[in-house]
Amino acid sequence: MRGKKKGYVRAGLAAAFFLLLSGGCGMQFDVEERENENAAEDELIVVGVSQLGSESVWRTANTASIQETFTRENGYLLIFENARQKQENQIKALRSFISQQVDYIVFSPIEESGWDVVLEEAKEAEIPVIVMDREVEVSDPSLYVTRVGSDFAGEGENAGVWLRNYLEEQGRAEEEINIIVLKGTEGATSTIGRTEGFEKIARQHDNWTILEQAGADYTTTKAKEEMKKILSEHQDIDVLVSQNDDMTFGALEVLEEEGFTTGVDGDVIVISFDAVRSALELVASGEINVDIECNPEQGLYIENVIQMLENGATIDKNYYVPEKIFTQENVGRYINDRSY
Ligand code: GZL
Repeated sequence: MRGKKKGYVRAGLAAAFFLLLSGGCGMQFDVEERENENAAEDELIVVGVSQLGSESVWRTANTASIQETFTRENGYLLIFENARQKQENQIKALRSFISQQVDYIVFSPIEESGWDVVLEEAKEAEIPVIVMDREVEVSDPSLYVTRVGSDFAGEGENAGVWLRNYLEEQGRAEEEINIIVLKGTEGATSTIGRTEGFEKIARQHDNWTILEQAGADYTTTKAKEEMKKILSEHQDIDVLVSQNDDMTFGALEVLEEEGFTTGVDGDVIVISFDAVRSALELVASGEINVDIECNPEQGLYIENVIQMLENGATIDKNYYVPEKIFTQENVGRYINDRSY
């Protein structure tokens, strides 16, 4: 472990050396093994990761991607903290990483604002910060090295363009279209981007009406609550835009309970985001019309950035991860490769 940790490791070696002077050959083996272990330990890159929570299947996959990448075998010591959906827990985790003098800080900010002070402290401690998944809104962009994640506005626009094309194919381009949107966590980049991106396309269609945009925090439970409320006020719904699959699962359950059919040839066209396997199975069966992928497998991309930093390479301010759009026509080619 580099940085402050090196001091403790050296102290351990010194103690082992003195033990060697007083012991037999068995100690020699112990000291050598310990030296190798400490030497290997000494070279590990220490990465502190603050994950925002475990709210969705997507998030679980994102966490797995980090834990599978930053292993001792790969040369890393991972310190992983789950903030359980609270920004205050993330700030505490970042401060803990700073006091442990990790080599790098990686975090997925639950919301865009409120990070300036703690990121100033990381800069003061000369610890590079990599933002994962979502984005931060800071007064000084030098407070973080780069961000690795999705183009959320692009995802939202893709959803709008898909709907435009689908309605044209269905001969419904001029029809009055009523739309409901289930939004993710307030203030999260993914929510902001998907909302703005879809609205940009929707504004180009006078016959599209967004009846309601309800916040459901990316969870199935909240989506069920909100969908019930929406259906108590609106019965003439043509399209559901749900900003992640977990919320889609809840909405589909309520729509079915209320007698609506969904998806291909259904009453309600369903547009979802994330494209986790259990949702792709509903795309294949036709209950979801289209799933806009949000790629959670960001560990390797972040490791690549760290290796570039280790080698003094120039780093861009943002790296988008590759993503697809899944419909009944193409999902069969990809679903079996989906590990999450
Ligand atoms: C997107 C990520 C979102 C996912 C949700 O990168 O921030 O948060 O779409 C997750 O599933 O909760």
